[in-house]
Amino acid sequence: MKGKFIVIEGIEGAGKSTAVNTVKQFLRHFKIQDVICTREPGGTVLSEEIRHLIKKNSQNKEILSDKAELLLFYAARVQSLENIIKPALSSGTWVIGDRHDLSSQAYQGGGRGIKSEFIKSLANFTLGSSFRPDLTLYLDLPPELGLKRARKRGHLDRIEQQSLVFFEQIRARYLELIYDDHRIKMIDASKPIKKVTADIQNALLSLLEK
Ligand code: T5A
Repeated sequence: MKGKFIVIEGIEGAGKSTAVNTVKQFLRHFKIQDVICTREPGGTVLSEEIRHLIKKNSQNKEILSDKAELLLFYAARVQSLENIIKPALSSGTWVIGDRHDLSSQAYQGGGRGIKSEFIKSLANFTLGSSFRPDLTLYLDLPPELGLKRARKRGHLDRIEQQSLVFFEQIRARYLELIYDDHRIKMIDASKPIKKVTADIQNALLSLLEK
């Protein structure tokens, strides 16, 4: 039996970490015990190092170029995919991913303005054209609200320090990308946690019923 890959997406502060726990508890309730959680960028030793590189504020005035940033995200992703995600799925383990490929399409495509054809060809090369999550939960939230939640943590990383316009472009691209993809379910993340949790559970029920 193959496991299923469930991915949580959304801008900063959308509630992805909270949603990962909701999914985990839901699966446990339905006796699906063989579950692992991954995050992108991250997951393997190398991918975590890349995560650190991407998120840190530059100490030496060297600016990370948009193209280098994109390639780093894909380097981290392919390491995690080949070493953790694909082997887990083939052995029947379910994988809950805190972000995956849609993040690059929204952040580097919508936010940085890198052409979507280029990102798609990179995705096909690194991930394989047929690899897709079974379900993506996109937590939709106005960026002002998401950044307000993220700021409560205090420290803002290199990406979180970008302008509001940058995050508005990302949200707009997410909304374009999910428009006609039935494997992505949009959840209104501006609602209270209880309602968000119930909406996530409903989306998961439809996956289990398939
Ligand atoms: N990135 C990533 C790219 O640019 N391209 C890529 O390809 C990839 C993979 C990763 C960064 O890299 C970028 C995106 C990011 O900038 P990250 O830490 O993995 O960074 O992701 P963040 O989005 O920065 O993670 P956050 O922790 O900010 O957001 P979460 O996980 O969505 O938010 P969460 O669950 O921690 O919640 C934040 C706060 O809000 C509260 C929570 O209790 C918490 O305090 N909250 C709510 N409050 C009210 N109502 C609700 N419904 C709430 N839900 C949560």
